[in-house]
Amino acid sequence: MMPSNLTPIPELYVSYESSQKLKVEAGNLVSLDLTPRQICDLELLMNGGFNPLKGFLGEEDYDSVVENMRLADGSLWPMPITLDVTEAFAEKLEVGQDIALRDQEGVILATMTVTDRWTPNKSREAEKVFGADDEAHPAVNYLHNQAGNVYLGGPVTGIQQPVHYDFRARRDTPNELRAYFRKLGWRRVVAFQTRNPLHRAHQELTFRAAREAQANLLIHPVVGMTKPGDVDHFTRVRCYEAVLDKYPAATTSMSLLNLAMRMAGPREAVWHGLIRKNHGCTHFIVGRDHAGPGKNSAGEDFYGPYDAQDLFRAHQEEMGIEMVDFKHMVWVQERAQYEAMDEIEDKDSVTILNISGTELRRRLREGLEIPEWFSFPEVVKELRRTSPPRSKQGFTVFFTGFSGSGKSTIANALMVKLMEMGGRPVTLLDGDIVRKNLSSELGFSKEHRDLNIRRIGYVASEITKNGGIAICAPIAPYAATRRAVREDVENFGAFVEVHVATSIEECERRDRKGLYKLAREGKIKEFTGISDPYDVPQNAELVLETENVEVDNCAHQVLLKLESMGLIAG
Ligand code: PPS
Repeated sequence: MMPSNLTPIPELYVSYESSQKLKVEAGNLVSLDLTPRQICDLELLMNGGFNPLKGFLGEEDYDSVVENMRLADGSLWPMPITLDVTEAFAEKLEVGQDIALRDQEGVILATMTVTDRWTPNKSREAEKVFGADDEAHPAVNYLHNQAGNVYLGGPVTGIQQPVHYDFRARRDTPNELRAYFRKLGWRRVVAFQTRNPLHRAHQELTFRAAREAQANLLIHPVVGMTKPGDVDHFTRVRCYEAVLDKYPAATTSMSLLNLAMRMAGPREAVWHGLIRKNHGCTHFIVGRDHAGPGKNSAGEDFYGPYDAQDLFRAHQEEMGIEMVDFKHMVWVQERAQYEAMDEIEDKDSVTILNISGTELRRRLREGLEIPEWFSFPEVVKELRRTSPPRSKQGFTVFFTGFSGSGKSTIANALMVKLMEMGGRPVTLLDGDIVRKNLSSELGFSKEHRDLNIRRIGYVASEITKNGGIAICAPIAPYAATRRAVREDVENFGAFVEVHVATSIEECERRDRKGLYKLAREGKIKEFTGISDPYDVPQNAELVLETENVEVDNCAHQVLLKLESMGLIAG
């Protein structure tokens, strides 16, 4: 008889013929454009990855999952899979109504019959599911700041899978993986969940785990949504492909999982186990601090280091998937090999080496050596390509100050000096240039100024993302808008705010464009510093005093700052 992990599991899709008909009918339904996280959830609902769920949770199941980690019928299920919407959207609906669920391009992926609509107690959800109502936890932050305030629940009818254009051959539904294992005769399969690049220690520990369980190995990385700040999945998959070649032939396979992680530690480990069981795996590796969210707002860990293992172990029999302990592998220099830390008997007489994730990131950032005992050259090469040292990354210098403070002149001098140094393309987004080319229809109301600065921020962040240097020189009078631009840019590189602190009296005395005179006469309205506010920067990286200082010297001070931040090589 075929083992139960290899027989097909239920999916929520209708047949191809029915789906074509349903798609046409669904065009007339009220429709919801799903968020990226909801699309990940829907994909795993439809393909059976979240079996036994038949749709987004209704209120009774939700309450039961939050309180007891179980659906209302008693089945183990630790994570609330909910469809959050805005109050305005929820008000348009009647209970019992069908809605169409669309991806971000508007393609209809599924329909859902809305059986439940309720306003959840988000603080209770945070406390019970994530362990604390603390926004330092990424999923709690999502819950309070991104998720809608109303939840809809009901069964889902699948029309089509979300489309992925990347790594198509590496993506498998649970039933595709089950069929694959069946074909290869893999009866026992250990799954390894990861959201990080794999290095030699991971390769050693995963291979060892599979050998000990007398099983084959499935590297099953998450490519849906992981922890903010993680290495992007494109880079990671290229790294995984390189590592895959290091395993003995025919022992190991890799498949990508489009899961949106919640970083919920112990509950997440149980959830991951159920998902892997659905994908035909018999064993699952759980390590120290599995799916840990980092520190809470008091600087402490959200969960104990072994909480995830304990919770998993307590439920493994019921789940039907066995936990495999994650060994802490270290490099023993004298023997030139990896060994499990807890199995080394001569710890005092050998040299034990390890590089932490933080140390690895520092070495990448600063372009320092990463030894071959730590990682594979192909992996290091990929990581260096996406995380070049700071002196090769893009960045933005953002000048702010009154009209006539000298921003443009200093920005120009800085641009020329950076171009003289070479290496990266430099773009100057001067206030006047932007207003001519990007923002020609805008005036000087608060709304228009904000729009203008956000446009500058968008262009600067794109330049920064692509490895260039953006120099911006608008007045940018509002602190909140400057902060928003900083956040946009810092997703991709450094943001260096330079306050050109020439006083309003001096700017008015210079009045190089004659605008202050017109502003005083009331001929120009809402003039910054005269009849419109300027929030003085509180946390600028650099403050430039321009009175009695040469432009050349001001530009030089910026260069020194950039050098001290590691952005230009000394
Ligand atoms: S903002 O607030 O950042 O959007 O302003 P910015 O795009 O930098 O544009 C400022 C230039 O526009 C001219 N100008 C005014 N400035 C301030 N307030 C009012 N009402 C105004 N009207 C026209 C002024 O010449 C600014 O140029 P700079 O280069 O700053 O001297």
